[in-house]
Amino acid sequence: MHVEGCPTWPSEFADFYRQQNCWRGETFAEMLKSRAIQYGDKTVITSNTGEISYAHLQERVEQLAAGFQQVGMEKGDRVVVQLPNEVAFFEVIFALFNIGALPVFALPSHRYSEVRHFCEFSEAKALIIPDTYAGFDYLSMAELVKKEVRTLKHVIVEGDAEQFVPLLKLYKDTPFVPSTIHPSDVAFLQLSGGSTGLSKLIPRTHDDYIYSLRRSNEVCALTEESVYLAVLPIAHNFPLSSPGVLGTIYAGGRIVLSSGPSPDQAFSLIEKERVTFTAMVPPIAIMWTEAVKNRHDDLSSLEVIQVGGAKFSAESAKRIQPAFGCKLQQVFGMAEGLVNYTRFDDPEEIIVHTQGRPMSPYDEIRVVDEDDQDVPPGEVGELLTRGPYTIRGYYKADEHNAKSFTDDGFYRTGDLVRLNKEGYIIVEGRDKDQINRGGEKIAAEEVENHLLAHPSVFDAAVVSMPDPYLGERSCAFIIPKGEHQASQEIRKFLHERGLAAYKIPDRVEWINSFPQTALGKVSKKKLRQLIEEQLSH
Ligand code: OOB
Repeated sequence: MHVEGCPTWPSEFADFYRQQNCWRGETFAEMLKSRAIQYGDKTVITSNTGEISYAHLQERVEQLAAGFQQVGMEKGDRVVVQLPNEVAFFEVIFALFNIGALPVFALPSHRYSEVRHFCEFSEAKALIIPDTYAGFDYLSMAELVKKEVRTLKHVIVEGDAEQFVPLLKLYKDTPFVPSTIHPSDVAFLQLSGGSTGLSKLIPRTHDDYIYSLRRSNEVCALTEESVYLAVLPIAHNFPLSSPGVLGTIYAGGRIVLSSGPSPDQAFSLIEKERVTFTAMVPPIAIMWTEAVKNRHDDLSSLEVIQVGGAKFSAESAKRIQPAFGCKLQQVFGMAEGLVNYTRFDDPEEIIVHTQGRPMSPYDEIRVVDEDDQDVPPGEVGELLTRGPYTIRGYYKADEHNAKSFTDDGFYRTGDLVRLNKEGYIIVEGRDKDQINRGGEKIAAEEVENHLLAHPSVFDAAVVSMPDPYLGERSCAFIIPKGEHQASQEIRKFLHERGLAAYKIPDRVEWINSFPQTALGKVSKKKLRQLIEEQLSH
């Protein structure tokens, strides 16, 4: 069944990707089932609540699939899943895959404003949350969301459910009715970092995503022996699939879940579980490189540290191998598809100074100028891409799709890059109205719209400012209506509107008017320069 509003590949491309054996007709439900048969009692996940084997996970998934069906969930239904790094995350998503329902992957850090949008926009039938996590009460948030989103029939809670449905009650011993799932069906919706307003939803199919796992596993040499430590929130594409936790399952390896990235949590897990592989964003890599100097954990099992999600500076990149005695792999990817990796046998120069090259020989990339003409080799331009696991359009976003994709199906990444002579990508900047706060993406317009709702705000423009640790932080320039408020009051206002904490501007600057471009638009470039100058004093 084709889910409405999900653009797909033209048939000549789909045929080609099948012919080339990229798309092999596998589905996620079959993938776990076959691994459960093959690996049986082998542990698939180790977490702070214990261990679960491949066979037991499959059993739990089938029980939950039955429970989901009993409450009326069906093929094609959307279900917003907002769970932290716990076994329940896997049970939930694979149960949904089995009945053909589509997880919509929210992050634990999302709040009312985002979760409501995901539920509303995807017309979700259910929302699945923890009771509390990292000090936040998800039940009160869900209560509000449920009142406002008409389609939302169920709120399912891992833990103390109060008025809602406890997840635990949905594991049933009666068999579930398997749905016929076509490998070219959309399997789930991922979130875009966004640049215009609210996050867009990204439809990924079984065929395309499983290909990205298989190819990632080949490039990253993931095997049954691999032990993958998840320190980033696993709903994000990087720890989910590059090769991440799903790649680990595909390979028959073992996942170790950490609830956070702190060296205290992670280093002891690496030692105890003999972790071989892990992935992080640059600020965590910087923190780990500092921390490792003063600690004596045995990290000798570690073979690879992947760093991606935001630009990793060459200075920091150089320190990884000497500090940890393991390989560094830079990863430049996007939830829309394309993932670039440095290769393990690349010279140090490449590993430290580039963000890798496309993982698939069928990834097509172009670097273009403002008129979509290819720039001369080595020059900076916008990266466009098309390929066997890069979407052809966002979910129900025709107007936006017309701008974000070329007529011949290339995705406009909004990243400014150049290629070195070996064809490796170096990320030089961004041509999208987004802030990359240590890997967490903030769409300026989304925050601006919230700011405009404040009675003292006449106009607002949100830009990035350099930060030694996060790479970038966010700064809101505001033209006041009359008296200007304390910056703290503005931040509190956004918090109360239920905006995720990472999107709340790190700094607020009051200004009388915005500098303009030649065309009379707000010049964000000049605003960035302004704040940069202020910071350097
Ligand atoms: C990953 O995915 P998203 O969807 O959160 O963000 C994608 C954007 C890219 O377009 C680029 O602007 C930025 O994040 N980015 C990087 C980068 N990796 C991602 N910018 C500079 N250097 C890098 N290494 O962030 C993502 C998805 C899969 C794997 C890895 C990262």
